[in-house]
Amino acid sequence: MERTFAIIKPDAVEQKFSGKIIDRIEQEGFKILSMRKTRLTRVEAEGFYAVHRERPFFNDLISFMTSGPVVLLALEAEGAILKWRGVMGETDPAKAPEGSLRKQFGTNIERNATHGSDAPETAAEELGYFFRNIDLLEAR
Ligand code: 3AN
Repeated sequence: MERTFAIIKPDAVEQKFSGKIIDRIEQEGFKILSMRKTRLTRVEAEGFYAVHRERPFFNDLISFMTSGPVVLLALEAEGAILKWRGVMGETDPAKAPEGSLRKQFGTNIERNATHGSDAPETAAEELGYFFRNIDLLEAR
């Protein structure tokens, strides 16, 4: 079993798509190990996206990610990382396939509805950043 970290981003929460996205997560066979609705502080968002600090879109990305509440999820499934990225589709909703979450609920490359870890190392790091071990124990 593998774990990944997901975020339902402020654009999707604001448009009341959280329930639909959580339903899709369950229908796809992921186990939700932990889940929390919160609003990221600037410091939390900057730490989370630290690898993008030098990118031209960094400031906009931080403003967007702190603009309203998000839903943080710890997910588990066979091959969870790639599986979740498949369900989301490409970063740019215009390039995401029909039926993917970003195609269905995203607006543009910034307001793209969901986040997912891209590799085992980042998944472990991102899960640890937002969930303490104690939060993950509950679902077992
Ligand atoms: P992904 O989330 O699909 O792994 P990354 O890691 O390349 O994509 O980008 C991190 C986040 O930064 C994306 N979720 C997206 O919202 C934002 N982003 C990436 N590229 C751009 C861009 N060219 N303009 C604005 N935002 C971007």
